[in-house]
Amino acid sequence: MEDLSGIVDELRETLNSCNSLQELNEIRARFLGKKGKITSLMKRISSLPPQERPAFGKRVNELKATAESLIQQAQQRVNKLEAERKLLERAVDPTFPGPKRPVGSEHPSLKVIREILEALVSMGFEVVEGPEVETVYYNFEALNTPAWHPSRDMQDTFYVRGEELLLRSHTSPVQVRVMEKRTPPIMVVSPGRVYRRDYDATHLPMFHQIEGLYVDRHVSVAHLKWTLMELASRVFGEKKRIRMRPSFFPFTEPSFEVDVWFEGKGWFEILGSGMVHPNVLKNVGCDPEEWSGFAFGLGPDRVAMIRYGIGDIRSLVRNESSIYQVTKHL
Ligand code: FA5
Repeated sequence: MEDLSGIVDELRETLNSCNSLQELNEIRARFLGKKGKITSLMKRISSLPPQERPAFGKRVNELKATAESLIQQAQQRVNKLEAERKLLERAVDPTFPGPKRPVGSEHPSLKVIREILEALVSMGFEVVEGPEVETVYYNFEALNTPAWHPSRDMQDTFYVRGEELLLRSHTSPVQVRVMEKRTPPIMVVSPGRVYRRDYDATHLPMFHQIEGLYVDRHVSVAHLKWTLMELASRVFGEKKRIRMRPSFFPFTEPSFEVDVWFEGKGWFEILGSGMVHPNVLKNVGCDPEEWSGFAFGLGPDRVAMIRYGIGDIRSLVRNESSIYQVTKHL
């Protein structure tokens, strides 16, 4: 009887080097197809002498079963390979350079806020925050601002619940909140949004303020002046024309405002300031005989206008792309 195991070895070998469906189909045809090696063995069964048929037939059938299972295994392996190949064809090349997107730039107001905070922190001020929805007490009463003061008018302030709560009209209430909680020396700065019924080329209804507060023994106007002048020169440069002039706020005495020269437009007010009023100190349980302090409230949106030559402050909130371009290369 001839040795059929050579056929199995041959099949194994060809299957091992087979890596595609097409090759596999060819192999299957070569062994099990109409004219395949195993098929022709099957055909030979009937031509054998009857006594040899059962034994030969059994071996051929076993051979066929082995061949089928080997091809089946190979089929699974090749299916996987084909699937991987398809995935690779569709795959993203992670080394391919992506589409260029324009890089955004910092909003001018936020850039100014960041720089001013950096300057003040380097002088020793600590950054704190207060709520944007305030009580009438913190926004006005505790700040020695009487009921007749125009800023308390319904026409000037956004009240929230009757006349109890409001969108803070300045960051000064943070002064009171901090002084209530801490004992001097206090040296804090508080940035944030404030709201007023304002709307023109130099006034926004929602704008930013940066509040500064220093309370200690023997704090004088000299300290206030030095701090403000130092801050202004850091923000605008040494050569900028800056002036400090007397003003009035209910919560400071004496009070001052600082103006900066805006080329082609004249003097622009950027902040209000003064020595903390004795009544405000008393309201938070601080003895004005022992402690004194200065405070200031600066408008960074105004500073941004002057620094970047923005004619209308409302451009800052109109999402005009030109506004972003001013900070791009600075
Ligand atoms: C105040 O709000 C005081 N709380 C400042 C202060 C703090 C005085 C501490 C004394 C001690 P005033 O209303 O002047 O002051 O506002 C301060 C600054 O905010 C102004 O100088 C200006 O730069 C800016 N500002 C005021 N209103 C607007 C507005 N509608 N839009 C943009 N900036 C404004």
